[in-house]
Amino acid sequence: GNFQTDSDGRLLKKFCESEQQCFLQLMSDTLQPFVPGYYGVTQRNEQDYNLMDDLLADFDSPCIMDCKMGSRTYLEEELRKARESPQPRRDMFEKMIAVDPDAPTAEERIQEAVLKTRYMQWRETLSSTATLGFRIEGIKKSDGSCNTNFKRTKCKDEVIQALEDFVDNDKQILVVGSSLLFVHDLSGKAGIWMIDFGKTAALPAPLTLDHRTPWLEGNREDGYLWGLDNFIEILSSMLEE
Ligand code: 4IP
Ligand code: MN
Repeated sequence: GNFQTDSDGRLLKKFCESEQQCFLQLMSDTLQPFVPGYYGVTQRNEQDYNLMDDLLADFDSPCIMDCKMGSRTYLEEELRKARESPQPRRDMFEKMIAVDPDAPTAEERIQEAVLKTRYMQWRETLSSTATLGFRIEGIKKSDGSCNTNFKRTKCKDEVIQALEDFVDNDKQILVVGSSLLFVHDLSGKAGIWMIDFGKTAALPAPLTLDHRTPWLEGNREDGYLWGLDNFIEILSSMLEE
């Protein structure tokens, strides 16, 4: 797989250069407390890995939730590539029809393949990414059971139901793209971290982002803070119930 753990509570994640660059910057950034500690690159069986804190190491039978943040889940760069040299993907066509046989267009059906950006956009509109700026990717409960069946979890009520299930309806532990990783266990210990920086890169000066303005191709916005605003609003509404 993509991950291994070592004996001193560290996680080895398959090497990705953009993620390494991102970690190096984050270690001296104001966001540093909210990301796993980073310890450079290591090798196992000729494979390079980024070495980071295993966020689960201090938990006892944790419940884990991965939420992908932002209103866009692919790089603008990928749109440009898709136009210059389109590479229709059969695997993504298969993943698409497994969820919705009617999703592919007539042309995609003939090709039995879809472009990656098309697949990613379809995933965004099928889930809450497009409407709320984040989506639940997976939840693992303390008994070890996993649910990654959230591809169609789209409207607010469905999201709330999944979140209630994650916190076991316990309001005490209700805390608040890359993803946000939410972890809690029976002792009441809880934490949230920003993870997955494979598609995160510094914006060349003098460009700036507010992470809330809707994305239009070229403006580079990602809707991260818009999604976080919506997330916080949903969690607050759950506390009021
Ligand atoms: C996956 O689709 C995710 O979107 C991955 O994004 C993406 O990886 C995969 O693209 C794509 O197949 P499902 O979640 O629907 O299976 P992420 O890594 O952000 O979760 P990358 O990182 O490569 O865009 P491919 O090209 O790796 O298959
Ligand atoms: Mn990835």
